[in-house]
Parts: sequence; C-alpha cells; structure tokens
Amino acid sequence: MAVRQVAVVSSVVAVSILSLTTVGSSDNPPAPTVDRIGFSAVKDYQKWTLLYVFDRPDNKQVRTVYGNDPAAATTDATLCNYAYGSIVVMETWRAIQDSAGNPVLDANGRFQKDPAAAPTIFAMKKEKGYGVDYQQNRNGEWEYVAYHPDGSYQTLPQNSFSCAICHLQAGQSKDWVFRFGLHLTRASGAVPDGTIKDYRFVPSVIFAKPGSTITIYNDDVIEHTVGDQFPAAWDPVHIKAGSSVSITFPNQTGEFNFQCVLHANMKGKVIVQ
Ligand code: HEC
Ligand SMILES: [Cu+2]
Repeated sequence: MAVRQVAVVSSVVAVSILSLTTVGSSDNPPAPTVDRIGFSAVKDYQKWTLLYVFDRPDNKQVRTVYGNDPAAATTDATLCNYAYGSIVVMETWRAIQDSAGNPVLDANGRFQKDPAAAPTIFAMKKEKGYGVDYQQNRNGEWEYVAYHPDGSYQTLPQNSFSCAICHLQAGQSKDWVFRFGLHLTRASGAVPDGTIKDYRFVPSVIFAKPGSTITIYNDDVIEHTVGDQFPAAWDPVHIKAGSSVSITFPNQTGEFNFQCVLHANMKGKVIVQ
C-alpha cells in the first residue's frame, strides 16, 4: 500500500442579494465605486505563493488560490490576521469532464483544468481603511473585484457587495478568508472519499478502483492516523484536524484494513475492486 500526501474539502454557500424595490441600481447594497486593487497589481499572481488548490465537485471547477508575500506570510500565530498589502487571488477554471459530465481525474485523483475555457480571476486586497464602503456588509479591511484574463471586469467594484456579503460567512476569526487553513495544514483540496468525524471513519468502508487515489479528510477536532493493520506494513499517516491524506492503491484488487493508532477502535476498510 503506497501512501502519503495531504489533502481536503468543501462547504459552500448561497446568498441572496436581491432587494426588491422600484429604482434600479442605486438600490444595490453599498460597495466601493473605485477599483483600489487594480489588474496590474494582480496579473503576475501565478508567480506568487500557491496557497491551495480546491476541486469544486458541485460546479466542476478547479480553484487555484495564490497569495502575494504579505498574504503568504500569514500564520496561525498571527491568528490569520493578514498584513496590510495582502492580496489573495483565486483563479477558477472549468474542470475537464467526460461525456457524462463527470470531472476526469488525474493520477493523483485531482480535477484538471480545461485549457479550452478561460479562467476567472477573483481578487481580494487588505489595506488600512479599505472596506468601509460596504457599510453593514464590511469584511474588516478587505475590498474585492474580479477580472477576466485580459484585465476586463468580471465583477465591478460597485457589484462586489456580493463578494463581501458571502465572505461575511468566513468570519472575523479567519479574517474573512475561507480556506487559508488548507495552506496552513498543507492539506490538499481534493474531493474526499472518506472523512474522520467524532472518532469514526465515515464511511467505514470505502470502494476504490485499482491504481486510483483516495483522500480521507480529518473533520474532527484532533489528530488521527490511518495505518495499515498488518504489523509488517504498519506506517501510520498522521492527519491533523482540518487536514487530509491521499492514498494511492496498487493496480490490483484487494482489501486494506486500516486503523487509527491513537484510538484502536477506530477502524475502516478500503475495498479495491
Ligand atoms: C456565494 C458565496 C461567495 C461569493 C458570492 C464569493 N465568494 Fe469568494 N469564496 C467563497 C468560498 C466558499 C471560498 C472558498 C473556496 C470554495 O469553497 O469554493 C471563496 C474563496 C475566495 C478566494 C480565495 C481565498 C479564500 O477565501 O479562501 C478569493 C480571493 C475570493 N473568494 C474572492 C471573491 C471575490 C472577488 C468575489 C466577488 C467577485 C467572491 N469571492 C464572491 C464564497 C464566495
Ligand atoms: Cu484517532
């Protein structure tokens, strides 16, 4: 049994931003009218620190998130309080899909970007005093905007209230950035095949294809391990809370029992068939 790496998950959100009134756009929720991020400040984002790659199973997207130096320097120790000047960019791509519309996975079990479709570039920047124009929907000192690759707008500043309203859900404790935890725990954003919750593997039996990779995500509050039960192969993989492990199986059928070494009654099985 080959193992290792680290990976994660999902949650999502919907938001209703409609205000039913008679008079057009002035009834939108408040937002900045000027772009204080600027495409020129983000266009080289692919050279920044890669924070996480998240596979979105619902809308079949690959979301690749980058941070400039001040953003990437953020740690648990700074309580995810991003330094001024931080810019986080999320590039969203359509995933390559088979004829049934299912994402085609690569050798590591990950979604693949479809080069035939153009990505969208979402950006958020924190600077002293930013965000005030969102008024009641303010997210600390962040402002938002989204671009197409040619620098034209996908979401204008005056429409970026939708970003702020939804990112309110990430909350102040995360400084309104949803999934920076993936970066901190070195987790991957693969779609999980199994989770660990309240001292259990859920589900306790996972089915996999020969040669495929599965990802188990620790959605509990403390560390657990996944180890092959046979003593000779005992090599538990430690998975911190909020993190995950990806395990690649040999190209043959078989059953693999696993267990948490920290909690002996936590058991599960992968059936490769
Ligand atoms: C419906 C809710 C929603 C809206 C609207 C929304 N976001 Fe997000 N955003 C998320 C979630 C959730 C994530 C984490 C990735 C995921 O789950 O897809 C995210 C991730 C991000 C990230 C990566 C950093 C992070 O939070 O993990 C950036 C940058 C970002 N969004 C910018 C924007 C911008 C700019 C807009 C508006 C144009 C916007 N978002 C609108 C929910 C939203
Ligand atoms: Cu455990």
